Amino acid sequence: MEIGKWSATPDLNDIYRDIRELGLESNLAELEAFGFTVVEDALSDEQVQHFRGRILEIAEERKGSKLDLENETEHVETEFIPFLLYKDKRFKESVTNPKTLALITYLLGKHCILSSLGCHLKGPGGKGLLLHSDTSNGIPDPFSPYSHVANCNYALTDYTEANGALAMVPGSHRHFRQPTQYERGLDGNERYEHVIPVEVKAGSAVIWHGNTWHGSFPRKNPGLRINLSNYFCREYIQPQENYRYTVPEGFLEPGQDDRLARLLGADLAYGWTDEGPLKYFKRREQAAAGIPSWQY
Ligand SMILES: O=C(O)CCC(=O)C(=O)O
Ligand SMILES: [Fe+2]
Repeated sequence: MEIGKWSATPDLNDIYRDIRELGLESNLAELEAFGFTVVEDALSDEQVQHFRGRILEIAEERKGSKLDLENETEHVETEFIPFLLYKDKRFKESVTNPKTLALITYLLGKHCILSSLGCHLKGPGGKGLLLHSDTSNGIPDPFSPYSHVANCNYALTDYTEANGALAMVPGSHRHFRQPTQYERGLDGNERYEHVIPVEVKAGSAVIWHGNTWHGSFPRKNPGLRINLSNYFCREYIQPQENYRYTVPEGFLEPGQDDRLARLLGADLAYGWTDEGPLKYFKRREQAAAGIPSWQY
């Protein structure tokens, strides 16, 4: 059917139209049904190599030691490498990727913001990252059917269970709660019965609803499992990383990065001081003038 300018779904009309044009309707159906989806080849091989190389350099500098992509044994378990966005101008390509951003926008609405951009850098050993929902940090049970937060994790190395793949519990976005301590395990006789590995090629993006239970399997082989985690939230949630007041001079290209500026909090309505809620009124005026919402 043709999507009209329906007054009952003013934002959703455009969002759905974008999803259809980008050929993502089956991803949207998977997100609705199972709480996660995979976009294959979301990144080119060149992008994968560039991002992986930069993350390794940044992580080595942070740790003060060398890392070995293929044969690592010293870096055990997962370490989170945070605040990557400004460390290489090209990381923004992952955030504004049209396909993944369209699905995130479906989950979180047009006013969503970037919460953090980091890497879960994983070496061999340990119990893995136990199952959890990202709907956390003060959001009480029962969770809502819509997402407050959503995740787009790019695989930068091939994912298999033994290599430390992302773990998912299909359909768990409808449990509307965190897993209990008996529902969190990934390994041995603590393994939760419904967990599955997301075995995908490097360059794939895994996108999930904030409620969905996920984690990542322990790596059983030498070497590193590398991801690029783009974590988003609705505008009323406190983002994990502070972008709003930290965007470096020259980072945003005039005329090209309007949506990115919004994702970094440029148009957040709250946090006013003496001038009062100006942005809120500006938004209302511009909406009344028919200007699409990520252009103001
Ligand atoms: O290490 C992983 O693959 C999972 C990370 C995770 O839980 C997340 O990005 O929310
Ligand atoms: Fe998570």
